[in-house]
Amino acid sequence: MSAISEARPGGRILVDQLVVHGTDLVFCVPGESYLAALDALHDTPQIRLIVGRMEASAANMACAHGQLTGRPGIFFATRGPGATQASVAVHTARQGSVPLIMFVGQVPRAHRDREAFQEVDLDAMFAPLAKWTATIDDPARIPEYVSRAYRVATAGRPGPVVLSLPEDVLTETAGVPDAAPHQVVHPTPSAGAVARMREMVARAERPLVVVGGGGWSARAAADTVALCESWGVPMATAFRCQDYVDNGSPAYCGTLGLGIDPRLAARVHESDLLLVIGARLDEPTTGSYLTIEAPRPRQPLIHVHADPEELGRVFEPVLGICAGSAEFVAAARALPSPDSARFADWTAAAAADVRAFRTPGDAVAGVDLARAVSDLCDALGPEAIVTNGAGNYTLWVHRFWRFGRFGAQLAPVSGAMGYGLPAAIAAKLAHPERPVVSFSGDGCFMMGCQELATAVRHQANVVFVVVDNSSYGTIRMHQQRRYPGRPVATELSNPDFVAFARSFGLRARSVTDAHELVNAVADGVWADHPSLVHVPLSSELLTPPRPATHDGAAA
Ligand SMILES: Cc1ncc(C[n+]2csc(CCOP(=O)(O)OP(=O)(O)O)c2C)c(N)n1
Repeated sequence: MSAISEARPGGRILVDQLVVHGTDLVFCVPGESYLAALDALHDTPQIRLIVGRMEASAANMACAHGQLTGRPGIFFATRGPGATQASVAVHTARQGSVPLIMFVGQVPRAHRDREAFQEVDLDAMFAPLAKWTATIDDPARIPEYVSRAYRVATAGRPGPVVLSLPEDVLTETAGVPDAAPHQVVHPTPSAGAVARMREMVARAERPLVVVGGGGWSARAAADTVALCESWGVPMATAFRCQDYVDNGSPAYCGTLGLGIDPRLAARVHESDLLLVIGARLDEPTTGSYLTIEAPRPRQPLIHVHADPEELGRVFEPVLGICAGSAEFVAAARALPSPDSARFADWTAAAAADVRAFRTPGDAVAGVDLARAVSDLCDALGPEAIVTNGAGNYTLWVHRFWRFGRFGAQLAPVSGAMGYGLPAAIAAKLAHPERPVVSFSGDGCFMMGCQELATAVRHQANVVFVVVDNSSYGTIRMHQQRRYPGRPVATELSNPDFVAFARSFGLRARSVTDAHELVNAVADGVWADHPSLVHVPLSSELLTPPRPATHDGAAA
């Protein structure tokens, strides 16, 4: 690394900036367009380089790393073919408010705009997906661009940045000093705004807190639980943010999003004040903008967000507060508690509902997934990291797993299939000391399964659970509802998953009941090799049973 200005090739300057900004893990699929950056990584032992087998999955690993650590995940891809494959992770990072920086090798400057070999106008292509995208045209400006990339990726609402690197910019030398390490700025709320929020809560009868969004932290999690317990208000999590608060808290009342407990949806309707901290209020969280009505919710909305552009973007807050979540909650905790007895029945009833919702019901034939997920959660404890992609199998995971700490769930807010498997590899690389379990449907699994080779190569000893109903079950469910008796394009022919996994060098087995599933996973998480557990599931069993609503109607 250089603090002075001796001439260095662009690739070296670039990699030195990654070190300056604290990056120690980089994901890539190599390409000839950025050989000079790869060559610099060859001489940079501070950075561990993980080579993936397909850009979508490898970029998903970088996204998961960003989601788990709060620091930008870093991914290198080659021009057109690599960048187009990787674009799904940019979208997932955008919807999930995850810091991600993708560096893309680009055609040399002299060939630009000729539709040269593999050329794509990357700035135009990523404009609607990324938070910021740019092409670096001068090696002397690499420190400036990279520094801005780290700042943009982590500031306000975190998100993805795409920087394109013309091949000759990486080989040309420049004498330029390194940038200073970036700092993340967290806005603090004004005292007046926090006091007004407290007043509104104190006057409410059925307040509800909803937490979510980017930039969350263990401190935000602990303070939110302490605040909601001392004020006596119920707290719910936004879609796929279930690990933002301790699900064992007496103030925890469940999670909004797909597969929501209908009794929780009813409570959102009944609430007379919404205090939303950090969440953007996306479509799944708001029940397609009906459980929380857009643009004007039926109840007053206090919206706290670190990015002022998110306040009033979709929903009209009565009180908008621009602040980091942790900063807001810390400020709120400094105020005297309102009369918590006022909300006691409301909060106790909401907490009782979630306890009932996550209790497995009557056993089902074959593998009882509800029982298995619930027992596995007990067996592995709060340190376990659980990942998934998209599909109906996630409904069991989200409903029956009880998260006890922040940084335990990696799931795509974007609903992208193929995320869970690479995300689990990234989690295990970041935390080899913690159990990591990836849940995939058979459809989801096949969108990332080539990375089993990456898990073996880098000793990411994950347990990959494949819930196999031989179909794209979610879509079949929608077909049954909208076009009954006319299933199409949803039946799947699968490989022998056990033999497939073994061919990569994993240990693998198929299970026939919940007990076997729990044991297989509990053994596998501590093994010195990755493993796969195949879970055959009837294709008739498309969702966990839905409970009745408060008035007894079937939901
Ligand atoms: C990348 C991507 N492609 C397509 C979809 C649409 N989609 C959502 S769920 C689903 C089926 C998932 O199948 P599987 O993983 O087997 O889980 P299941 O629903 O059967 O439990 C599909 C095709 C998507 N969300 N993401």
